[in-house]
Amino acid sequence: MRAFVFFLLIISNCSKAFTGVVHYDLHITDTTLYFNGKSVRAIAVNGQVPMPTLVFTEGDTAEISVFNHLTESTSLHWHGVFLPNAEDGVPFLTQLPIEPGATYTYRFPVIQNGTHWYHSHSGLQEQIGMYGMLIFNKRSDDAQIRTGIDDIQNQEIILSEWTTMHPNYIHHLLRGGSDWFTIKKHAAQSYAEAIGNHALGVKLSNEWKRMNAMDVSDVFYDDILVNGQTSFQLLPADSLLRLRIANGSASTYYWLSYAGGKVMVIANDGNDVEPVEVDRMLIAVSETYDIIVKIPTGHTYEFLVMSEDRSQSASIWLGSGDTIFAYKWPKLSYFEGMKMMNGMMRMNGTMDAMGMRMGMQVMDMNEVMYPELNQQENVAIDHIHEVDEMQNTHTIGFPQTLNYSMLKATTNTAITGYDSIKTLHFTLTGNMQRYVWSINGKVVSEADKILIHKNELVRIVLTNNSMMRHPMHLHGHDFRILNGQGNYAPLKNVLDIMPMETDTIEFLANADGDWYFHCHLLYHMMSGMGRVFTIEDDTDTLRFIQNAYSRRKFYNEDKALHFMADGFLANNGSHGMAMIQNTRWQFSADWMVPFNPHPTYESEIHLGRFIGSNQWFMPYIGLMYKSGRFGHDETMENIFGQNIIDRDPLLPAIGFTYLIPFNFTLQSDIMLDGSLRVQLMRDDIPITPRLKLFVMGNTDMEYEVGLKYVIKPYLGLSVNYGNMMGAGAGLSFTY
Ligand SMILES: [Cu+2]
Repeated sequence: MRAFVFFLLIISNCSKAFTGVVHYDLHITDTTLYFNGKSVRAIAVNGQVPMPTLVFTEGDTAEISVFNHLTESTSLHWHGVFLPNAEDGVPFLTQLPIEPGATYTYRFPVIQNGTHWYHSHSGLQEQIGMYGMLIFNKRSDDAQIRTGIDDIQNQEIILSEWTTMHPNYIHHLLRGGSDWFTIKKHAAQSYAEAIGNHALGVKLSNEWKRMNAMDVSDVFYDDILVNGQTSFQLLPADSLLRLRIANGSASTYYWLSYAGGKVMVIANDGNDVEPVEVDRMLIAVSETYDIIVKIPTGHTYEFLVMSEDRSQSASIWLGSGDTIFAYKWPKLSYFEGMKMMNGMMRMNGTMDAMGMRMGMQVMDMNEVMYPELNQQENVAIDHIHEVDEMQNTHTIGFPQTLNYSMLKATTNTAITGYDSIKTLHFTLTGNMQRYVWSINGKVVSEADKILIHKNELVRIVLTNNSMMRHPMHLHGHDFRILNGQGNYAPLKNVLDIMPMETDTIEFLANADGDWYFHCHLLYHMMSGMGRVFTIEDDTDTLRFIQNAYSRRKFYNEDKALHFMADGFLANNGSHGMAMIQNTRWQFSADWMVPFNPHPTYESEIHLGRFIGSNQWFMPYIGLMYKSGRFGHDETMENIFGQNIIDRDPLLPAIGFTYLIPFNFTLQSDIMLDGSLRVQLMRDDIPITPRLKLFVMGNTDMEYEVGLKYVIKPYLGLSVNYGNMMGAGAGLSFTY
């Protein structure tokens, strides 16, 4: 490493002598984009989506002036770039946001080379167009130039997803626990589908363990884009082409595969690796890969970009002539995945690796869901053999899939000369129902910043105890991933960690400042899955750009309040609930307004706090209101003959809700008058993907059952029957 640092010093010294300032102006404006006949708001930079590709050469000084013509503030983060902390582009952490109408200039020396990208770090702007490629070329006299690799024709490719849904609404649906995206993706895993797949036992045991439908991604998108288009053709001059690929998506991983045979991986996250040939590879959100593809003459070969959930794809067509299509990925076998998760999920909501040591993507837990790897119908492999025969090459066995253990640096990356070692243990945690994502059970605003001495070797042991992969990104530094390659461990700035995996990364803390370490799934980051590392020469730190106001604004991202409401309006009355909540707190009000001659109006207000990393338990204080019940001496008998218990109109109460097996909510209240009420409820039992069963019963002898058919994320048809409102049919609505 000393040699490496020395080498960097030479470069940075030389650069002053050799090169100058390379300047770009970026004008950020609101725009409207049209896809599939639908128009939607987007953010354009210099009139284009994605943002323009910025190219520098190692040794240059980058100078980028940002003109904010939006009506909201913005920022730009230079992903994977070593730079002074003040240029890192995280609003309220390293700079103040660039306000509407303002201009801001980023300036930093380019001291590395490779394929990088840049994006907004403000709100959800990255989802709607603020992503672009950032290329640092090697200098032609660079000793690192690999002849025959670095002089191949280049093509930059930035991957992104497209949706006609407003990103705030996506965020809202996720926070509200909506299953709209699983319906759109055919990933609902309903009881009817479970029976059809002979997996009823699996489904039951899944729900017993309080798991919802499992999926590999959170959001359904309308389109996948390559350089802002759903497909495009390239006619390269040579038979070899280097693709510099960045995944600029907010929440989608992609499978990359090529009809023309294997691809050769030569760099990852801007760092050269020893070339390795694979049949297919997954690119995590915010990763970059450089790969080389062969383009034999006479045909057009499809380079296929398939979303990990296999719901959408985009294609790049290489060459000219008859088209040779890439293998079409079959739909995921969700029930197989569910079965596997089931085997590992403990009743306490943690997962058990069943004695396996997993890491570095070597054992892909999701493989059980890939029908193409099933020995009986091995279409993918047949297809690869066909291509091989055509090209007179040979493949034996399964298609070779890239994993991190195959990445080997081209230079010794061992870290030496550090002063001390700091080891951090991060367990990645989350609550799918409430969409709260955290590290060690805490979101960014609940955890203190982590103080690191300058020149400390920081080793982070990450364990993913959630059911999703997370692309963990470190700002301002590359880390080594300890993947079994010894001194040649690859350098990366994004670690994709699969469920159940434990991975170790390490880096030398050599740059002053507040550096963000976070999940790069945009909606996970917004919910607080990250930490701030403060690297200082001494411990007398303030930072967070030096004041309490900035710190509060930075923390506000995961402290945001989310409002949601759910209810129905039918011919027999209205029933529903509205709530406002954040990471821990929930304030809710529900109502029942029957339309009958002797109505009983009911309402409950709760203020509660979710406890524990699973957030299954919420104690609360509340107020119960009941009125208009049958005068004073009337009683009504329900169909079972019990009396409905009557009580004072307005009563304070304390109680709790607890998510019990089968995802029922158990609610228990003690009213001020000493009476006790226990209630069981579940409103989303998935009979079919769109048909949900509602059941509720309590010790006040109230009960209700209903069915809801989901039409839109905000609208459904419902029928209900209960002893408070009778039978009815109407519309249900969700906000
Ligand atoms: Cu995440």
